[in-house]
Amino acid sequence: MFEKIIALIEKYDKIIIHRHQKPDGDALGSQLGLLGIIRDSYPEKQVYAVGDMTPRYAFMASAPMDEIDDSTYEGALAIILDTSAKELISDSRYTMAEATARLDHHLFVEKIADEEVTDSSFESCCGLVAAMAMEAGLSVSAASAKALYTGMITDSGRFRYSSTTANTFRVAAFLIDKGFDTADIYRNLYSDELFFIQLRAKFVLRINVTPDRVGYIYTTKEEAAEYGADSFTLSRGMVNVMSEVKGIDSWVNFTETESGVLCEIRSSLYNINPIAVKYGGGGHQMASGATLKDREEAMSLLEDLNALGREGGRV
Ligand SMILES: [Mn+2]
Repeated sequence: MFEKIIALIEKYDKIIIHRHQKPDGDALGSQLGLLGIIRDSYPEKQVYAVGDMTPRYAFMASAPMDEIDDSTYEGALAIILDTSAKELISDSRYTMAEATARLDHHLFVEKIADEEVTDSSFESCCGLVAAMAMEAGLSVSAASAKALYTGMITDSGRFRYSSTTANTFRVAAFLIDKGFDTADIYRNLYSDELFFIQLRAKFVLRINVTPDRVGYIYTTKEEAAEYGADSFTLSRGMVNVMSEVKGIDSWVNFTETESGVLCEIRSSLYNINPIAVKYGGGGHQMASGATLKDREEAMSLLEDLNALGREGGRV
């Protein structure tokens, strides 16, 4: 399944690894895991990881992202991970590379790279990277395995989401065999600053529920400023205060920013992805996002979720 990407990795002596902006556990885990795997398997190659950083997941990285010159892209291979659309890639210089490859588990939006493996049956991009290492017999250190396992945990909601399959556990077992402390990962992921817990409490009190079993929270620019947290924390970090509420089947978190209304949509029953795509976004069947123009557009997206709730049609 991965022969063509492996052939590119073997061919190029310089490899630069990209992933999506505002990285989550899966984006960072797949990037750091693949970085380690290529370094350990091909010590003579120069390998770099580039992009912005999310404070919440900074614990995963033992060093800052690499700062590289444009000239580094000359004659290089750029690998893009965990990203479905060009505009979401952190550091657009991947286009300057001589060759490009992509590994992704999002629903297909567009072709980005010369060689691509996109497989939405995988719960995480980390799972895909690990499957590639398994297939090709690459060296996976305990540190690389830990990074990949972390992304599997975060993208599968601790192996709870419906995207979790038997293959998820086969790959997870392969990684755990490399020997690392799983408790250390959970400690970092699931204990929060008091500030964050209290912020979540404030969001819990602002949950609205429509008659069509859609939960939503709308945060204005003024409210966002008062919370004193970045927009990633307010949107992606808070959307799941509405999960696991009886009477809510789909939920959406709207956050006004300078560049539009961030919108994170989730569902425990329905495929909400087409709604995200309709508004220029994307993601997965039961977890997607989009950036909207204004409040009016946000309310029309909410109306689409209401309609989905009325029509039914579970995944
Ligand atoms: Mn992912």
